[in-house]
Amino acid sequence: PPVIRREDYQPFPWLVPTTQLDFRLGLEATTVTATLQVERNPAAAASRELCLNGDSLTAQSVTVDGAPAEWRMDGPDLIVTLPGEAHSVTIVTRIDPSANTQLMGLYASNGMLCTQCESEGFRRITFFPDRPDVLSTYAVRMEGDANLFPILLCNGNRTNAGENGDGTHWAEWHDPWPKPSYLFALVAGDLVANSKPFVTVSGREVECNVWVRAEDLTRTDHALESLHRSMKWDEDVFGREYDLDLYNIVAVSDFNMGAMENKGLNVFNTKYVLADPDTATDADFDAVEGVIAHEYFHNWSGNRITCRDWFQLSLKEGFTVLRDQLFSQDMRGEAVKRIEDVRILRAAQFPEDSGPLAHPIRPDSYREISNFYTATVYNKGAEVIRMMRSMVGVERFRAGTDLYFDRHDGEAATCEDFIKAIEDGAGIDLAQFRRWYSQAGTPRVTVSQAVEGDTLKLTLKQTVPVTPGQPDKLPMPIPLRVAVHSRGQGALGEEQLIVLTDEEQSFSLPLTGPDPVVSINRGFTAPVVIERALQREDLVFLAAHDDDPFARSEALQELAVSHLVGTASGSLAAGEQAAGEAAIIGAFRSSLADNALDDAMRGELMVLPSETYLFEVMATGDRKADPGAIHTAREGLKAAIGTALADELNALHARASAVTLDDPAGRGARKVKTIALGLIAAADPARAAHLAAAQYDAADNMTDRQGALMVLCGLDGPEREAKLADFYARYRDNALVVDKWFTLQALSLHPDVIAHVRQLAEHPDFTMKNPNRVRSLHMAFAGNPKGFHKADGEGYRMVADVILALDPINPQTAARFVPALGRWRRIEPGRAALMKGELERIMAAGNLSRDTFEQVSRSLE
Ligand code: HT7
Ligand code: ZN
Repeated sequence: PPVIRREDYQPFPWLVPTTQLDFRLGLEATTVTATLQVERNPAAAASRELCLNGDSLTAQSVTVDGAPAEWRMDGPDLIVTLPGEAHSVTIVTRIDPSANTQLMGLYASNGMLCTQCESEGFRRITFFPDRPDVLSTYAVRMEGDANLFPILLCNGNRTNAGENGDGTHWAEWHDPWPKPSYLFALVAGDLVANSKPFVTVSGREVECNVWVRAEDLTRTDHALESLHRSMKWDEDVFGREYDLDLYNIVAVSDFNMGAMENKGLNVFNTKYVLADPDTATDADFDAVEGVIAHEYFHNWSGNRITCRDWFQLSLKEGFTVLRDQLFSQDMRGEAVKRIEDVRILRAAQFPEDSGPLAHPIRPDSYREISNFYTATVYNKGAEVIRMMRSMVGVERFRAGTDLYFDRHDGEAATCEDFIKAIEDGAGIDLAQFRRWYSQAGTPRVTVSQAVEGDTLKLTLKQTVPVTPGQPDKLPMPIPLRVAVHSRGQGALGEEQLIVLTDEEQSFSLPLTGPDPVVSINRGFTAPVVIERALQREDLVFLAAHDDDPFARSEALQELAVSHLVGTASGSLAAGEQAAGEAAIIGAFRSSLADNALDDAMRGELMVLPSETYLFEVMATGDRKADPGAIHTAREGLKAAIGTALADELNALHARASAVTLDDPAGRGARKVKTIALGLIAAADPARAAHLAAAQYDAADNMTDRQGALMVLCGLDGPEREAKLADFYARYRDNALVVDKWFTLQALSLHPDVIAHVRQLAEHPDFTMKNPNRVRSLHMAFAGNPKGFHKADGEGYRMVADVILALDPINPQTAARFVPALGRWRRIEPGRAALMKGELERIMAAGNLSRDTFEQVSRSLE
């Protein structure tokens, strides 16, 4: 497959001011008639040819201005010869949605028809300039069987509808806002809506609907309320008002990602719409709110201002992730949300940035754009914009985003346009900062300190690691919020923002008293790795006393990371092992006893670093990560904490079990309850099994029930089998909860997890055709460090088999499994050879999709 390069961008030679689409809908045969009004683009090099992208399409007819056209195929694309300045081009195609297992373009899901066009799905519906910089106004007519498809939805507003008298009916839709083809959407099915109008800041009433199957209607209130909260927040915080009279959300059960921001007609994975306390956990509720917000915020950051080309993806995704993170911080509390977001960044993006698939947030080239919907483009992209916000402050940042929205409204813009608008609007020079857009790799900042009179000299040194295709790196501006505390006096220093711009730079900071302890990268102002040799008692001090809650949790993480990596690599000096363990236990004890903490924050302080993140830290320099040793060390620490703090943890579990409130306190209690249970299980499995079974039986909500079952899944014994059977029997008709049942078993700490996953893959409810189900079993297993990294390579073999079996069905989802194997270079040699061997086996199988081929070949380079 050819490589597409950012530097090769050329504007499209034709403009398409209007597009008329006519759909004759059928599950097995849909006929599409597309009429494009085209005119020469004065800003592009002239061409007599109009190249329309296609993917697996055959044109039934092509006419220009009503007469047969001169046309030919160029691979999958259709080339029409156009003699004049402006023409009307009409093309008829026929497609089979029921055969579309890739779930891109028009496909059938659970008896309904729906679309997914980002990034290049529209070309599977009709021939079209399927690129984000060709904006067109769409008018759509849909017609189909009134019984099968009583509801017909499209972008914009419904302008007309009627019955044909032969059992079919039709609807016409018009979207007044010009849009790229990737934002087109259509849905036809038997759906019902939960509706509630929203009145915008200027007093316009917007009809908001959440469309689902009738049996799911009772689980839609949270989604609808989340939409209203998002609409209000975007008015208040970013000054953005909604611009249509209708906002439709449709839930579908077969979907490759989380959701899609199509103009006025969002299509959602059911997972991010449906929620009630019996079937969804507190975390599921948060995820629904976050994804609803994310798609809504795209209406401005993505739809009103879209991307010039797919290299600019972070323009809309990074910015929109930042907007949804800030929204969730405002809804749920800043500190806990920030800790969660950083945990995700470290678990998903840091490994990407240090592996064979590392790329800048604005990539330079790709073969298959679907492979670039990554944690780097999304989450690191959000961090990069967050740094701009930290440097200029909230008000000036708002001035910058106001200018961006004003200046580029209605355009297909670039990341450079965004940076320039922030520069002009916020009044900051971002010349050097632009390197964050072009350089991949997570910078490492080494910290050293020296007392000089009444100041502390802080010396920082940055290195940006070598990444594929980028051997030489330049220093980047790294904003860091810092404070110098005094351990001796127990005094807390003032916070200030410093910006490291050079490779090495010193800063003079005021001292607060003796034994200075630097609290650095507070709030995680920069997505970097901080390297410093802090004394254990300094970390314990920060963990107990830092006034920045993020820094407090960070100190505990640092304590645990250095202890666990030291234990796993066998590098701890005699006595260090016990001292490190004691310090961590002491810090946990303080958190458990600290009445000033709420349970939500206490829970965060009780989460140990993930094994994936520990691999990252262990694989530094020439040292490789040893998954077996990391797992043993981490489980050992859990057991030590569980043993030393048995009384406190049992008391916490009992206290939290008595809380039945449906408010933030209740949520916090549910969170710490299961965390406590997990630690008790590591120390005393029999007691934990008993407590977990009781928690399961007493549960009146999914958070408690799932938490109890998660702990039981890792243990042997009759409770495990009984509760798993009960859970399945109770929820067998609810696909999203059956997904949980698969996931709990695939993620479990049980020694036979591989055998369990093999059996579950044969379960009558398992299918490779539904991405949620594939993720619930196989993706969960690929994220289970114990099972996946089994020393004999059986876990790797199983994941490689999944990739090979899934690739012909759904290449996008298949390719998403590759990075797990692609990390082989950072793993100890025995396992690395096995992982690499599986990648080679996939490659040798041949006939791979573009998606999987690109990921596997880059992982082997
Ligand atoms: N912008 C949306 C991306 C998306 C997508 C991309 C590739 C294939 C399928 C997809 N479904 C949705 C989602 C978002 O970031 O909001
Ligand atoms: Zn998005």
